[in-house]
Amino acid sequence: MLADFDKEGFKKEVITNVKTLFRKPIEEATPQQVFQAVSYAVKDDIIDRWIATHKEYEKKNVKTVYYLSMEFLMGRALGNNLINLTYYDAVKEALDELGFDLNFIEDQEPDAALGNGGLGRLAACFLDSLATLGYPAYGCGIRYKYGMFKQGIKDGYQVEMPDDWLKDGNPFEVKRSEYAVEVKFGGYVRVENKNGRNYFIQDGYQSVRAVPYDLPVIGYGNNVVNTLRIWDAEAIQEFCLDSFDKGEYEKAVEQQNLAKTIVEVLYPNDNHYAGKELRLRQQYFFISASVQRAILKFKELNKDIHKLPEKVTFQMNDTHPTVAVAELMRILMDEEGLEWDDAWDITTRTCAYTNHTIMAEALEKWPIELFSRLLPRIYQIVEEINRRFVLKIQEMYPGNQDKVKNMAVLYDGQVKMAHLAIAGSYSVNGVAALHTKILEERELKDFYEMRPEQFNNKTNGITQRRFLLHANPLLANWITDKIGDEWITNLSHLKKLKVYVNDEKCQHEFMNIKYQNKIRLAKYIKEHNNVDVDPRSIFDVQVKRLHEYKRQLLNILHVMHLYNRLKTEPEFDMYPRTFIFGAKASAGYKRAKLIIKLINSVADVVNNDASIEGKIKVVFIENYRVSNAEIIFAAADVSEQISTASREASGTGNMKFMLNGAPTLGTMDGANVEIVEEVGIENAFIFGLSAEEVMKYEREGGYNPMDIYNNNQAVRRVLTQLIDGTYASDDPDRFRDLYDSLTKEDVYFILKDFDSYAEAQQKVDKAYQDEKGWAKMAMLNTACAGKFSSDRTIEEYAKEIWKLKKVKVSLDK
Ligand code: RUG
Repeated sequence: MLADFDKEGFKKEVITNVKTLFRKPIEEATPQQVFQAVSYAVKDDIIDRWIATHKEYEKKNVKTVYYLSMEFLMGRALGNNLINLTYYDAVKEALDELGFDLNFIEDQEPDAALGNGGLGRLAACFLDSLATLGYPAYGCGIRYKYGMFKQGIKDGYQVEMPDDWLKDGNPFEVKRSEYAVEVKFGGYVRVENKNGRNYFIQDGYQSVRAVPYDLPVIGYGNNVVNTLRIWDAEAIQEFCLDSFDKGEYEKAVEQQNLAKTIVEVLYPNDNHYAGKELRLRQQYFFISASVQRAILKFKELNKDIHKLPEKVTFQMNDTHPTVAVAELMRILMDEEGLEWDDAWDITTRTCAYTNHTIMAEALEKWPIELFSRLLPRIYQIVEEINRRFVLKIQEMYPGNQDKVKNMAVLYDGQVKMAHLAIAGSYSVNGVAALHTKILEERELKDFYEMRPEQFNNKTNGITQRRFLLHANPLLANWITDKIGDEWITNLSHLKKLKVYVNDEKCQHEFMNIKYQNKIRLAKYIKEHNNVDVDPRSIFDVQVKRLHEYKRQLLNILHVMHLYNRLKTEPEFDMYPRTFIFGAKASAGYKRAKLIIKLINSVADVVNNDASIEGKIKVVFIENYRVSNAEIIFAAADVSEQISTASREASGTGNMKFMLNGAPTLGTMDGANVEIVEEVGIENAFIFGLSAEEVMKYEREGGYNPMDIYNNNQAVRRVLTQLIDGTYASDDPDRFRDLYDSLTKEDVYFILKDFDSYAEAQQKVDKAYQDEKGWAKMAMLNTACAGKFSSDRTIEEYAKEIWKLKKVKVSLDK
């Protein structure tokens, strides 16, 4: 596949790029400038494929999926693009010859952090798989000026800093001004009757110009380049001297401000909605722009709008983009002139919805007052959708008010976006088997009963190209040596590794790779945290967003417990362990931020206590993000997936650890259940209440944590240490909120699961000391990870929901 890479030409282009972009010879270029020059050279290689792909799509007039998502957590592009072009090694060599190290050049690129966590990263993995499998797709999102904030740690506390990711420009993007569209907000709706038909006209509105920027999404070794289209906002009316004269200056300023604020920043909330007016504006902004553009494109190739469902699916990633249902109705009726029934039939065969959580605080609901003021025409349409939907419910369940209450789109003065999505979609899917089951049996039970055929499961996945081939080259090469390279595009091939798991030489090689990756991470930790960690210790890792349900608090309480044992039980010993955390907390989430402080405070005490002889080290990795995640997953021995059962819809970090040979220490939650199914329960460390048990307690009003406090000395001890100054000598009350939350309600069952977690941790300690046994377990985790490729997930979406056809692209030279 490397045949078409012209190394000498590439080198020349890099040199020329430095000259034309920065007016310097390459010897004087900064690393950032070299990164830019290299990226532009790579982009040149991408462009022909990009054009060829879209020509092919148009020629075949293929069905396309529009993946609508407020978040795309892409990470860095350069390395991934080179991997998927299959040029990585060749470019590395070319740069070596120019005197540059590709890894160092890659490090100059800021992460494209247009997402919070799992949901946004899933969208990015899906784009990679769609292109690799040759499915026609657009990702549609927002070109936030500031992505996910950069996290600093100061005195143990999280501080947030703006992520100015575009400050040096983005070499891979292409601005497409020719595809700009107008998006309207506010005003009022006027009805005009022409020839016996009512026309709804929005007047007195403010508007912005939505301008798309396209980013290439490269398929692995197949010439396919799809598009991630992210929308920027510009003022429709620029300042002009005229405005002063006409008294329109204020209007021009307003429009400038509106445009600027809409795309200013990503809301940093994960699994929690902020309910801010600006957020709703962002949602409508990118949805209206994306849907308008999709319809215009459809009409270039198709005459009959009724054919839309045959050519387009809008996949709504969570409740965030679900205003798409009403926007599509508006376009079909107000612009295409269809009647309601016709428009509704098309809409409900074009839209599909993915649910990513059962947690009420994440399912968006908008006050009607706000919604109708900001989107008056859209609100009228939602009202009518609701009216008809409620009639349908009443028809099916006469006299049953509970059903209306549970399912209506408008209720209690609110617009319920999940209900709008379900009413307007032909498919509703959960993201892991357990999650979908809980949706069907509990959270969305009434909807499921009404239309069971609408529901389906699509267990999440991750791309092995980024999280193994790029992130862990040592292991990737070893696997390829053993079983060939088909796993890169068909991860189920990994199961061929099973024949090696008892082979001592292979075990040794596998564990040596892990060790090398641990050295790499230890170096990163030394450089970034100035903490020395021993790569021979067990690397026990919990990296993910900080959220109470994910229970980083359980992990750190257990560390405190181990430390107590080392200090007070002379006969107690343990294998050296490095507890590694990485997590951002939403800026306004006080308790989550306090947990970060606690982790750092425990680290301060434990890491500096020579008496425990380095048996425990605690490290909090600052600014956890996609680029350092790649280093972390490769180096992990143990994968902490310890959410309260039923709360983590799927998890995807769990899959990345597994792929890189780290057994799961976790609850039977989300996709952990399927991981255990694949690898066998003997190759994981499972503990805690089941989802059923948790939900039973919840139905019965919870449990009394004081029972545990009173009867469990180890628990009482660590709880007391939260308020006696052990970890806060300057302010013993600092962690009182955590103490109160655990002793009063413990809604996340941390104390309830504590003993069982500690027991599982002991099993890890013991198992790790059996070198061969551990190597086998680690290898089996990698060998059984095939199911968790996002290629498998996308094949299921494409066949069962989107009905897409694969396209082959060849480059005519
Ligand atoms: O919390 C869920 C994860 O369990 C899941 O793996 C991921 C992708 O499906 O989505 C996460 N999520 C859910 N992020 N935000 C939400 C709710 O808005």
